[in-house]
Amino acid sequence: MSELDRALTACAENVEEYLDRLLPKSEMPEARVIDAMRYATLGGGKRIRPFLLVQCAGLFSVSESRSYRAAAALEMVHCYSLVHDDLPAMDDDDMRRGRPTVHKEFDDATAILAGDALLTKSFEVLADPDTHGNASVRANLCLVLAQAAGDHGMVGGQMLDLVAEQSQLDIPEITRLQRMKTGALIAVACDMGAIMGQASNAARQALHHYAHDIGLAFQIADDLLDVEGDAEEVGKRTGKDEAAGKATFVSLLGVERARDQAHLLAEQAAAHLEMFEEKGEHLKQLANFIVTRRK
Ligand code: GRG
Repeated sequence: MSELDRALTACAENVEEYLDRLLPKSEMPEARVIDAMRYATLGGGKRIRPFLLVQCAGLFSVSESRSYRAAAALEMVHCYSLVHDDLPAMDDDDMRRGRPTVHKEFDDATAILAGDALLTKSFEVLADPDTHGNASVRANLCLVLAQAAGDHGMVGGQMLDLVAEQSQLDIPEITRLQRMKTGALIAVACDMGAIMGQASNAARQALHHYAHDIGLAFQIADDLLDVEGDAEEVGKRTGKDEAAGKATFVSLLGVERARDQAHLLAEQAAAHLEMFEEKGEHLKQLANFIVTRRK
């Protein structure tokens, strides 16, 4: 196991523990929605966004007890997006993270409610003084996450994706769509870490550039997995883009050029971290992991 693998595994275990604590089981009559929230968040996922947040916060010596709360909050937003994306009205998927999707395990209405409750729970956690002692830092965390998750970010990108089913996008249009749909949440992970660490403008800017590049590299890697990946290994249905006739980086550039582009972005991303010296090592390694991952 590489040093990065060990760090990712330790992060995933911590995220699991914080999510478990922040989403306690209940005996109340509404327990079903909590069960669905736990099902959606626990026991799976690479936890890349939490890893980014905790690593970036670590550059500024933020305590892990705080950064993992924010990381769990961010993962809740990511999981909500997956639950809603899998619904019959959207991608209509039966399998996610190697097991039945939330609406298959529960039902559509419960999946909608679980997604809604995860989104709001995330902001409840961020606004709690346990997440940061400084109220303006907490407000800023809520602001940037709302901007990244909403109509200017992930939701807007998802809308563009649905609209694009009626048209063939070109590379600049796909880049904008993906920056919103996938890139915004990846970028905000780094920004939240910087905000928690009350980083200098220069440091925040460097992380912003890093996040920008890995966000796009992540999406190209996701497109490649959709074409080349094995559903069992990836943990979800593959070949979806081609079946839907969707233009992607891979369909427009071809496999080889898309892969080269992803690797170039990963190298470029790592180069933005020079100012952090060896403290940025895990983040540099993550850029490479993102483009070589098999799931
Ligand atoms: C429904 C509001 C709403 C948004 C949906 C993010 C998203 C927008 C949909 C997910 C569908 C998808 C395949 C997006 C492409 C990249 C992506 C976000 C993949 C899943 O993220 P990973 O690989 O998943 O980090 P794990 O399971 O490891 O957490």
